[in-house]
Amino acid sequence: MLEELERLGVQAQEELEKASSLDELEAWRQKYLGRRGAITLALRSIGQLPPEERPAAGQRANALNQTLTQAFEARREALQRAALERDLAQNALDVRLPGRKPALGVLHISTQTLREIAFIFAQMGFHVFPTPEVEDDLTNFQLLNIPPHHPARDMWSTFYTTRPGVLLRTHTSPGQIRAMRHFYPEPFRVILPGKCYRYEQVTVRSEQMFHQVEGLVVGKNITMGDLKGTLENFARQMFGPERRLRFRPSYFPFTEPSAEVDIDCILCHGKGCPMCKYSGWLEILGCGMVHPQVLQNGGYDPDLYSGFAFGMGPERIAILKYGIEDIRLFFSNDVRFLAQFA
Ligand code: FA5
Repeated sequence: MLEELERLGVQAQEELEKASSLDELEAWRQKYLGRRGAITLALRSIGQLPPEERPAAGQRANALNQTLTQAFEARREALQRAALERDLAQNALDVRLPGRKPALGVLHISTQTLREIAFIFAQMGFHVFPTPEVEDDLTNFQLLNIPPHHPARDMWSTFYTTRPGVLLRTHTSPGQIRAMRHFYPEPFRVILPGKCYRYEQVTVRSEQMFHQVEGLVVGKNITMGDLKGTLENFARQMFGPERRLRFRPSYFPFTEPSAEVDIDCILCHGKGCPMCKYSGWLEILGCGMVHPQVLQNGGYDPDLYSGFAFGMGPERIAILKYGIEDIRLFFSNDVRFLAQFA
């Protein structure tokens, strides 16, 4: 028995030194120290020895059990430490390296332009009145003097929804009706910014989705002079103090008289260049005095009240201001384009 224990001890020590992973170590533990392990079985078999051999064999087996258990613990600690060191070496973090700079986003150029427009009008006492993008035919057209089948509908090719009479607004002008009905009977000054949609051919100058900023002033004794002064002030702040403005007679069903406003070309100052198609002028918006019928549709008595309105496209304004060649760049999400406006 003693010899057998001696042999087991030597074999167990040798195998323990070869265990190179925690899994192998566990297998070793089961083989020698587990419930059916060799040492455990040796300890159990001592009772079957002749009585005179039992003390020596018991002592030896217990000593061996203790030695191997301690050796096992030491080996386990060593393997765990080695695993930890390997892990640290693999995932080493050099805290002296400079950090990576997070990429900073910028406001979209349309948003920047919308905010700039809102800021200029805020200084003139206008505040922002939000209006919906999904409109009804009544407000988008009929209450603006555009009945069904009116030829002026051709000016606004429309995206209709599957629900009869519901459409994506083609301009921000329906907001005029909503603002008047909201503020009646008070005089007021608002701008109505937002997205508009037109079922149009996409070109370098036209998108199917774009923004507009509508302006509306309603009160007593509001005149065309007020409209001109307001827009002149706006254009000079937006495009530079030396800008000249031109009011060209035009037609919109909801204003009378109506005009379109041009500024002298910011590139050639009116001399003529490709940007202004050699006319010397660039169109920036449509405007006019609110039609008496539209005032009435908004609730205001046209004999007592008058008003002016205008509508401009911030994308077209940004195109003029920054010399952008193609409106399609605005919404194609190319970061190289967008990041230029940081
Ligand atoms: C209108 O939509 C009128 N509601 C403007 C108005 C308001 C007149 C109040 C009188 C009183 P117009 O269709 O011209 O008008 O559009 C106004 C501006 O929106 C244009 O000058 C242009 O800057 C912009 N715009 C129009 N269509 C597009 C388009 N497809 N893509 C980008 N911008 C557009």
